[in-house]
Amino acid sequence: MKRALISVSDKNGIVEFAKALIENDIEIISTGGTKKVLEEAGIHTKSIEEITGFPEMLDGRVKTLHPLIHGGLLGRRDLASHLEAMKEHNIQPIDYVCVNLYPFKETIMKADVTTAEAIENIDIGGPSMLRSAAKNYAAVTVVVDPLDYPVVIEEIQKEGETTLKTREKLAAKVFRHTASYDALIAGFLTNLVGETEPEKVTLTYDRQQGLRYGENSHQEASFYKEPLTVDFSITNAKQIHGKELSYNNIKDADAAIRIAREFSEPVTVAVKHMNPCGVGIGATVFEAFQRAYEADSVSIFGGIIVLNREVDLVTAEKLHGIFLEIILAPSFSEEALALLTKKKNLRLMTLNFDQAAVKGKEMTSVLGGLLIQDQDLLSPTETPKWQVVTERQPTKEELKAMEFAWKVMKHVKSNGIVIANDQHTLGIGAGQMNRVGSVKIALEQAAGQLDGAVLASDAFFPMSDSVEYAASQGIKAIIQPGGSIKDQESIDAANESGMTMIFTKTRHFRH
Ligand code: 93A
Repeated sequence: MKRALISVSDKNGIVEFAKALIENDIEIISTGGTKKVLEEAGIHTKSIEEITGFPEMLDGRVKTLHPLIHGGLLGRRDLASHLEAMKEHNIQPIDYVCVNLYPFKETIMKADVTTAEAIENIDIGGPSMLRSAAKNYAAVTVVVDPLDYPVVIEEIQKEGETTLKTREKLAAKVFRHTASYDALIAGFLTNLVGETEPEKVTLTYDRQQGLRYGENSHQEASFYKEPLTVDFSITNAKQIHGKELSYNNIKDADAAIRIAREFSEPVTVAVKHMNPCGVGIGATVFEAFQRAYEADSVSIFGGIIVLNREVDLVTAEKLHGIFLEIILAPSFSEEALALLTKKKNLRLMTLNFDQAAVKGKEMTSVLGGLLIQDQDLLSPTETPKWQVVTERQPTKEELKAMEFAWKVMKHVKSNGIVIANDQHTLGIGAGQMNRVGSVKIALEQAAGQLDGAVLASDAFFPMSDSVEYAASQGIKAIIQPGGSIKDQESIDAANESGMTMIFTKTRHFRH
């Protein structure tokens, strides 16, 4: 008679699974809590003690760690010496293992978790059984995921046993599962002892969803999520309407959220291809949207819009008139939702904007590797003191505009130039290989609206050409890090045209 060992923390679906095994003449061995649930459902099982002669002990820390269990899992059925040893020590083979682990992740995600509670939820015996069974997948079927119960039962019903291919797949899944389970434990303990440097050494991600394709339709892609993030990020946004999210949507929404995060007042951010095309602030979300729209009413077409206040009907009416990929906001009023959901494909997403932005690391991949760094979370008040380097001091309005432009500029791909007044962006130059190129693009976009406009640059001007060009077009104020050996030439050019210029002493490359 074939034997199955069942030991599960998540008892969903276990009664049906066990019943089906018994119907196929498979005998069941189970651990205490599992046994109780199965017996209550009228399913008779053998206890571990009946197999090992040892009771579960040490508060359950030792239940299944015994040669009569692990011998039954690991012994090869195709090797005479193994079969002899098993016979000699009275080890009966175990053919099926169904185990899922103590809920370590759920435990450490609880707000009031104690270290002792977390430690107690480190499963030792479960992963050991899973790994033993998975190693011996030539003979043993191992199930860690309740979603796999049906396929196992189906195959047993059809063929009397599972196929080797299925056993192999299930074994691979087990090792993926125990690897990420261990990575979580490693991360928890690393944090506990206060080591931050290697915190990402044990990277582990949950597959959030498969994507239809990647950046282009011939590229396969998926979206993974850090298992413990509860912070303010795209991974925690909820889609409430519209077409499935695409790879590019996720990247763009992430970029837009990062910009919105800079502002506490009502803001609207429009992003295209990872760069902002219009950002506006106002007394209301409607005003902020109007300003972001007017900033560049061409590029917003097909854009990703993030608003940090509830979308009301008046704003929705405006949004409805434009072709957009995504609208993301903390919430939508009932009427706004009724209107916007008329567009079948338009993706609507909500995100709790009150959550703290956790100062976690950000990552980017290179072929064959990963780069990990702190996020660029500096706010104007955290930087070294801004220094006016020109004869003319900035006006109050110019200072406000500079602060606004600086917050947006941080998120523009380098070489990044933002021209703005104190309400919205006017022109953005992004991703050019020389700085004066970005300056020209931004100024061309802003042409005709330069009254009171300021220019922000993500890095210093290597030469005075950008300042001279900006002055010739009517820019009266510049904010930039400074730090070039030719700074004095830029300062002189600014002074000659009566400009004011601030050095922030902090660079904000974004590549
Ligand atoms: O404490 S353990 O690490 N020691 C063990 O020997 C052991 N054997 C199974 N945890 C152990 N288990 C785990 O118990 C399983 O992984 C499963 O999650 C849980 C099921 O216990 P019960 O059947 O009593 O609810």
